[in-house]
Amino acid sequence: MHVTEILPGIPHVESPLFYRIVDTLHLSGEECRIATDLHERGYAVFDFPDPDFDARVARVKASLTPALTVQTNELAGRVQDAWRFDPDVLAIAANEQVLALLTKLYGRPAFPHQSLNFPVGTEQHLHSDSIHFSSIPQRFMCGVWVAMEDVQPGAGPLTYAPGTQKWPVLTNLDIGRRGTGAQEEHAQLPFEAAWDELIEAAAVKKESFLPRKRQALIWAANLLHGGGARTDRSLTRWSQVTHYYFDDCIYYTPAFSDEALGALDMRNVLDIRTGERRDHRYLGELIEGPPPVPPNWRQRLRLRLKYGKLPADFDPIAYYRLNPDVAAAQLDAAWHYLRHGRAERRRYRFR
Ligand SMILES: O=C(O)CCC(=O)C(=O)O
Ligand SMILES: [Fe+2]
Repeated sequence: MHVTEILPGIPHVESPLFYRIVDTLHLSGEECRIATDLHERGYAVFDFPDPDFDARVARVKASLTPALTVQTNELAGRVQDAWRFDPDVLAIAANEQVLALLTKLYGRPAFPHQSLNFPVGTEQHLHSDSIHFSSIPQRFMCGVWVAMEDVQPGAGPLTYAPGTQKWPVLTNLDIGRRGTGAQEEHAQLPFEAAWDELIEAAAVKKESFLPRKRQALIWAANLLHGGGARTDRSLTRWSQVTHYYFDDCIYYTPAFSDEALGALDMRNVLDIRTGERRDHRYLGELIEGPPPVPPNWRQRLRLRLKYGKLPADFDPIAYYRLNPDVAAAQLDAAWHYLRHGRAERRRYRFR
């Protein structure tokens, strides 16, 4: 049996057999360096392979700034899944070279499933993404963070605790909490005390990522990371994070699941490249996922009966651009317009 086939349920870069596997993957020197960093430290830095990167960044900033500007003219917040209406965000998320690299490193085809664009530091508490989006088998998930400008220390850089990806993935059961039925509260909040204590007990030193524009960082599913303090709030920190999943998994949110009870909060996972829903699979077998997010055709029909037809010139792309709150909330443009937008006299086309 080939060494890559012994533990197919563990990503190559996360495998206890990593050093045996890596020599068989036909990696370039640079790919091997990235694989080894990811295995040993839980992150790897590389230059984002896109000749049009600077032009894309300029357009993304211009396109998202209106959605991210608050009253005082200050940049704030984040846009989730801007790939739905912004072709440059999509191109960065769907970069073929990055996908090919991840596919090699994990031993399964990678696909992008969520994008986040940040104008400033997030100051997000240290966390493992494994609470938010995980897979069965676990660890078939990673984040790629790319700098859309040089990052200064005061801007609240991305921070991380090297090596922590090797720790067991904490579950609700570990922290004595039921995931099902837990609603309102922030998914990761109940875990934060445990992560902080573990970091302190292991005396792990946190590091900050101070990249130049176009440098990127891959993090492993269970690497503890967050946003550092914004000590100079005048500084921006434009960046994009794309989260990737891999084929042949169940995709779910552990924070709201109780695995031992078979209660999985399965996710509606879209492949950013196609906008289509991805199947959940267990050892190759199709597993029924959650019902699709509204609207399905039945709901559309009901909406149409109740609220009437969409205007003939309705442009969903324009609707997202003109109503970034709808895009940020991940709502279907047509559904939102019929249900709320028309009554609110929202614009749906450029004039
Ligand atoms: O950019 C940051 O500060 C953290 C982002 C993050 O944690 C994530 O996207 O998973
Ligand atoms: Fe995260």
